[in-house]
Amino acid sequence: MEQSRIADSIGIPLDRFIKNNQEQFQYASGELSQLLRDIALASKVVNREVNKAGLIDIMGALGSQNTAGDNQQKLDVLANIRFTRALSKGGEACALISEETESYVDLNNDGKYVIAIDPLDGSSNIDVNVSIGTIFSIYRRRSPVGTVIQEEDILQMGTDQVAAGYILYGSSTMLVYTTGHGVNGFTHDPTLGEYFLSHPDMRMPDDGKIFSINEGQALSFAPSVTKYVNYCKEKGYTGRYIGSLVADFHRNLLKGGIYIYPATAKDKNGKLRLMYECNALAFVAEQAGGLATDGRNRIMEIRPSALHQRTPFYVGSKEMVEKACSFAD
Ligand code: AHM
Ligand code: MG
Repeated sequence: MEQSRIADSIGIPLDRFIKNNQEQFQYASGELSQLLRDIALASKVVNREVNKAGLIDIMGALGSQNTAGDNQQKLDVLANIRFTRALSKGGEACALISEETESYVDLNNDGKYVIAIDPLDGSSNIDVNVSIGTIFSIYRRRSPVGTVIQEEDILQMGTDQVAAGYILYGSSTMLVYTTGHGVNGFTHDPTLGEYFLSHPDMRMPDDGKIFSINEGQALSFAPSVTKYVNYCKEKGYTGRYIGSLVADFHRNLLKGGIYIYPATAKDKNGKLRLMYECNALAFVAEQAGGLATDGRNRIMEIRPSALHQRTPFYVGSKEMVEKACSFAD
């Protein structure tokens, strides 16, 4: 977007912004815009529930586990229901891939889009009042509309994303997204119940001084990761790790930094999921001038072979990610 147009747009509501920029999208039929609005609406409902979480008894482990074996919190389940409902009612999506369901979910067979979502990420932070987030990717389906969903619709690469973003439920609630034309951030005004453009054309600083990694796992890091962490310490960088991917990513996007979740003894392929955690943030990072790799390869060029596939994840400021990858064994 041109600089003057960006300046003019600060403060405009999300709906208006989406409408104004609809022509940037090559299939400009309005359906992608509607999908983004559906996601924004569901996020407002989730935001309300996240905000109420300390007030009513909807917290704590449900006792069930999700497909990846993590403890599933009640709010994860609620968020999944909210997003699934919004997307199925909207009619634009034919299938939904979610962290909370083992297989993909069929939505409207006439829908042209496939959504991958982590409805509420940062599950260990839900019941301690620490920032959490929603992460989403949007793909065009490949099979003809009205036919049965195929594997080629579901297992698409990050480079196939037509839009992606996240919602951060933090000290304020923000929705940040890209359709491949830069990154824009919107802050939720709770009194008006609307998102307003607050961070136009977000750019990630090329370099930074913040590194985010769970050092509790340091004894099982590969030598390359240990070397990079030591490099950060020798340089006097600041360690910041919230343990909520969206929150750690968002801070690094604004301030410059790197987030790493490497392979560890516990998680041999890393912990994070390619399809609904890494690809979306990789797209946002790249659109903001940053990088995302698995330590060697570009995240968005990894061909997924399973819905819940995990990958090591290095994301953040371009020069920091390049430096970290230069230590690869
Ligand atoms: P989740 O999907 O169960 O919430 O797990 C993903 C989260 C990320 O938000 C966060 O960066 C990471 O797991 C933290 O993991 P760890 O506690 O192993 O450092
Ligand atoms: Mg998650």
